[in-house]
Amino acid sequence: MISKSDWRDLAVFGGSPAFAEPQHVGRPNLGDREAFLRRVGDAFDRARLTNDGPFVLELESSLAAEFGVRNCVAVCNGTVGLEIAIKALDLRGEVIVPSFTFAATAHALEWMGVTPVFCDVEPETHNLDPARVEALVTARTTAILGVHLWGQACSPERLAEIALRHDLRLVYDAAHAFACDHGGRRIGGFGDAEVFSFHATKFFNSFEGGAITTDDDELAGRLRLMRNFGFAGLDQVIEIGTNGKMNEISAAMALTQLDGLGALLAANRRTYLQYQDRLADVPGLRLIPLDPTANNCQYIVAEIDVRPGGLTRDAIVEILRRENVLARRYFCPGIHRSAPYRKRSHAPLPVTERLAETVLVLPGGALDPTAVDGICSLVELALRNAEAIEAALSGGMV
Ligand code: T4K
Repeated sequence: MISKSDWRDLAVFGGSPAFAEPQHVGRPNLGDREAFLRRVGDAFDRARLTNDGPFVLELESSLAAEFGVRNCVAVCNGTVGLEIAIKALDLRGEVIVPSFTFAATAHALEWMGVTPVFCDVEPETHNLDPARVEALVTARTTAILGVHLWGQACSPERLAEIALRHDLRLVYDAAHAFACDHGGRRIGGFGDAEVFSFHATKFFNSFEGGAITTDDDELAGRLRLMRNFGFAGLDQVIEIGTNGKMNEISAAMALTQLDGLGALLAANRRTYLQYQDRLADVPGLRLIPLDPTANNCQYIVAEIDVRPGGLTRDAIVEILRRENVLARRYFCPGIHRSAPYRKRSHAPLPVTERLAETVLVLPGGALDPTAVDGICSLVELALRNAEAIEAALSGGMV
């Protein structure tokens, strides 16, 4: 049994937390402060703050080149990007979507008057399971909305085949997949359109922001119109649109991040490989394997074994929280169980249900290797001493 002296510094046994400063999932990548501030200065000097300013235009062409796509339409955030894509593609009726995702994926559909039909995911990748998609296609289905969860491509070939067979649109929520590849191709050019998020917590951030990418020029034209209230000229409104524009300060941040992309990727990949190495032999935990040559490694995702006498995922989250390690339960519960959707009937989602109870996301990104080592030690100690930890958490003696 673990002795109290092993843990004397830990909050779980009444000591001080292992980390003085919180270790977050989602700590933003900040990039080069001076380069960013210089760009902010330029925006001030020009007094051009938004509405297709020079930074936004530069960002769009740089990102189109980066993703290898014909069109990149910058937007104010990923959620509005999804909504505009849904509208521009004229999606109606039902759209097949995973429930194991951030709320925004389903909400964007519902917000646009389209019913999300939740489909289960694959146990290995946590991505939409193509084998289950087809069974959910009805006469009302207009599209499949896949999510490249944790930066892993969501079966582009198999979903494209199903979409073609049933005359459906294929759209991707690529919020996690900046600078990720599939089959030697950069994510951004799959399906009819892909939607990125540049939220502060994402691998690539512009404070708030996002982009829609597509090889379809006509669709890109509609996306641009809808992003700007449907204005085709100074006073000519030819579409119903919204305000989805990115501002110049966000674009300045994104351009600065783009300058430092190689360093950001290297830092993330180093952190992921360190976790992989440190947690390889820890019983009761499986790290989701990522290919560091094709993934931005922004998310360090583990699955905790549910077994008698083992520690639950929620107990681990609680211990880590007391030690100032703010791990996250992405995505718990599955969105189909949240208030807006839970009264509806859904296909069985056994993998989603299990993952919602077992997935643990650990702090990643440009972390100090000593911090990664400390986090791994905590996780390992907890899992190897499940009984003592359960007792301590429930107020019992060790
Ligand atoms: N699709 C998918 C698959 C997504 O994951 C998301 C967003 C979207 C669509 C929608 O894209 P956007 O419309 O957001 O562009 C966070 C983010 O708010 C959300 O953008 C993201 N997914 C989701 C996975 O994570 P929360 O509720 O976890 O955020 P929050 O505020 O708890 O932040 C997480 C941690 O990051 C905190 O512990 C503190 C730290 N943090 C956060 C911010 C904002 C910082 O250190 N600094 C910061 O500025 O949702």
